[in-house]
Amino acid sequence: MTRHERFANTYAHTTTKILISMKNKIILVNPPYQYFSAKNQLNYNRPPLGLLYIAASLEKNLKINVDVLDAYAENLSAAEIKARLKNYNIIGFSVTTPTAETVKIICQEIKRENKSAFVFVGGPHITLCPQSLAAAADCSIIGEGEITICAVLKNYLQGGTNYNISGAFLNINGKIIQNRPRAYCQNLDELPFPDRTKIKMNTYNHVFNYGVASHRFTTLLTSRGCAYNCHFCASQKLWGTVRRRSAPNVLAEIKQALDQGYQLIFFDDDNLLENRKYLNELCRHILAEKLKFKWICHARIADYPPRLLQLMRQAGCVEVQIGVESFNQKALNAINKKINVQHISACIKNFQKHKINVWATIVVGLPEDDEDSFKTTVRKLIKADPFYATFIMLFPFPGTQIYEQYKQQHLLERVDYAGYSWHDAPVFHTPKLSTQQLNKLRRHAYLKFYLRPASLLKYLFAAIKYNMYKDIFLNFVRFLYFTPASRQD
Ligand code: B12
Ligand code: SF4
Repeated sequence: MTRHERFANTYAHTTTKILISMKNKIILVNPPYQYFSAKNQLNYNRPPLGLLYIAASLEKNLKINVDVLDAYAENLSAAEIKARLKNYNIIGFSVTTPTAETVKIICQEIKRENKSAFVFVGGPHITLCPQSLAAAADCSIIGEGEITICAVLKNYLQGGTNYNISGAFLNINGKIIQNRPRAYCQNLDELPFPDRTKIKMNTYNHVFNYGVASHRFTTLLTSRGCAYNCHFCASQKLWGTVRRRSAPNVLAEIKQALDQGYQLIFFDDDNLLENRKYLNELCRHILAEKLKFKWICHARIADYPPRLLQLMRQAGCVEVQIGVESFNQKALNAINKKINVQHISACIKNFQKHKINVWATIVVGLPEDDEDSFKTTVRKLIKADPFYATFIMLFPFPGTQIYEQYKQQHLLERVDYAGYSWHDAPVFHTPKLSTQQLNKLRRHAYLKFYLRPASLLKYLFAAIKYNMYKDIFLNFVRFLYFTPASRQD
């Protein structure tokens, strides 16, 4: 009887010693969008931080070796992934909504070819839709995975008799055992740092390297959760309330990352600027300890005091990414964005005055937008002149309020999101705009924003300054010409 069959049968087997044999090889996989072909269209990538946290927790708590495969960053197809998984029998996948179908098929194939393999899944899609892969995998981890996966794998490796593990759905011979959710980790300082040695440093890059060596880019979280609840975002469902790590704990991780050779860090918190006192403290520590690196973070539109922006710049901040979403107040109100359009331009200028570049994102397909209001947004954005902008098609993800709203209004064209990627055609229309119009508007926005002499000059200077001709040129071409939906109108 295999270990998996033992796990799947309810006979008592108590051993306290964890059975790690040469036969048990564990790997965690960040999957690609599409089953047959890889389809990662951008030439910048951020590391799969969730998997690096999981790997570090397993190694610390169970003293086992874990490998990580970032098939998304490496652009691997399912066949290539399966070849890379050949020697592993305990396999975990991180799942987002667009990758769920691919993971489902791969899980089923692994189980068909190797009945004794133990396959588990976790990630945002599993947290939002816990049933979705419950039958395809042996175990689905809901919510924060660090503690739950250690409990699951410890039980499995010991022979498997405990099915009462909070945060896990277990598939026992086709019967799904749904355990209650696990409480969020309240003291994030207790978690081991994500293990960045598990991935290939040269697979990750940001659009601009800001003068640091290429591929020395990583992400880091100082907190989990967001205080807001925008209707198109699942943050509160994924993370609950905001929890923050202590500044010394964050500093220790920064130092570790710098020792590993990283020079550009993206603080991927939902909003690092929310707690100004904390940010102030973090910046002062960075300066006091003379830590030399450049950094990026997410921010919201607000009236920030110049002293804070000065301090951020001194501490190495070079870019903030801001979800502007729209210059139409009605559209912003309809998604509960809680920002005032009057503040947008001033906020962008304020950052840039302090030599912090703004990367603004605009959403195409908000409920209250029509052609005129969207074009006005593009015009006003150009006037505000952020360094960079992306025009992202709204994506009504299951688990978000906008999904429920568009579903009720029969606006969803398809609910199967398999393989959906950044620049694909919209999966919906709005009361005011058809899918074709949405596509046209996105293309209009890109062309208007990027094909301006001022803009072209700006990127040419950046390309010279940061020695990034190839990357900048490639991104340009991808955005303007090779994005399939942009060409479908
Ligand atoms: C960085 C980032 C990216 C990066 C890289 C992501 C990556 N992992 O490779 C890039 C820019 C490439 C990206 C792309 C996209 N992203 Co993104 N991204 C993020 C962001 C901002 C941070 C991710 C992160 O590091 N989180 C921190 C870690 C600790 O959390 P985590 O990964 O969720 O992992 C924890 C648990 O989920 C769980 N877990 C996760 N994986 C696994 C696996 C196993 C086996 C187990 C046991 C547990 C487990 O345990 C982890 C530790 O507690 C999040 C927002 C957020 N705050 O999380 C959005 C987020 C993940 N992205 C999202 C989206 C929508 C996308 C895109 C679809 C955008 C698009 N329109 O194309 C693509 C999809 C890419 C893909 N491959 O599927 C959504 C996902 C929603 C959903 N329903 O799936 C999020 C949640 C944003 C949001 N608030 O809506 N993204
Ligand atoms: S979009 Fe940003 S501000 Fe809004 S809920 Fe999500 S993370 Fe928070």
